[in-house]
Amino acid sequence: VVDVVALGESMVTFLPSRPGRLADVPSFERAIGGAESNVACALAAAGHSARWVSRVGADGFGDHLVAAIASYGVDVTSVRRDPDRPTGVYFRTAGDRAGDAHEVAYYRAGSAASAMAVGNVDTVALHACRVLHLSGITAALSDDCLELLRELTAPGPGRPLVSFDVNFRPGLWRDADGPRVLLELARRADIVFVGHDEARQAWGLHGGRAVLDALPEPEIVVVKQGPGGAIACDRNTEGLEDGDGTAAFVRAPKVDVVAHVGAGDAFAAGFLSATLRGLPVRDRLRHGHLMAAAALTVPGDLAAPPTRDHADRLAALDEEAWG
Ligand code: KDG
Repeated sequence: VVDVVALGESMVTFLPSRPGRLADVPSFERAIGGAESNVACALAAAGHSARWVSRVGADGFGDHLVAAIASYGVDVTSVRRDPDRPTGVYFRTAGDRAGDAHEVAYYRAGSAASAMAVGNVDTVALHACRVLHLSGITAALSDDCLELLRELTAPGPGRPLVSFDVNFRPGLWRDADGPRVLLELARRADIVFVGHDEARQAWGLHGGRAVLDALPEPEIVVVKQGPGGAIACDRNTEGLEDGDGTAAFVRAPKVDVVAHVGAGDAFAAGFLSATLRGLPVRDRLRHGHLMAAAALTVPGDLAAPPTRDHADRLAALDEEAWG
């Protein structure tokens, strides 16, 4: 039984050589992306056993993805190759400054991963873990993928702890059903991660309290509040210090942001790492922020994530050092 299994589509990502519109950028550099494998990579770097379950094409981009993710120490033996469908890719642009609007151009319709279904993924591996990490991106890829998520989040004996990052990607949803489906899946999970901006955009919910109220079932709900910090509510833990006594808030350290991409995944990895280690909720939030800070300060999805020792030392710094 491994600590964490992450299921989802990963893609070869092309990062722009300079800021500008997609139409104007002359060249791109190859990197890797994929929300769920990002989480697996950061958890492996933090010393956990992590496995990535997915499908990729039987092509060179598939070879590269599998090798790159394995190089972080992630077990990729459950990744299946599809001779008939390609590996998905996507291109990003960048603005002149970190927070500027950017474009994302996906070439993933009909990809190998979009054909993931109950019958063609390693379901044994998906149950042999302490935490199964899923995200709302998968739900948007195809009807089969959505069915797979429904199956994996169905209550039942032997189900691992299900972690679900809402990851609302409006550009991926073919119809207006996305928000409703994401709420349904989030309510079936044990640990939910959601950004305050996506909760507003998808569900019209304003503020952390409204999100906690809309998700009464999950044991743990984490609401990321951008550069300000994040709140977490662990319904199994008594006596948390902040707010009205049921949710803890931890500020994020101030960093010079290079790109936001991957920060949410890194946050989830840090929080899950500390959860697996049985740390209190405030420390889980701190580890989330530390992993996110590492991802925020590089252009691609994945920094060299901090090792567990390094993260422990940073987490132990007093509040003054934190923003
Ligand atoms: O969280 C980062 C991801 O958004 C990126 O790697 C691409 O997985 C991706 C997606 O589907 O948007």
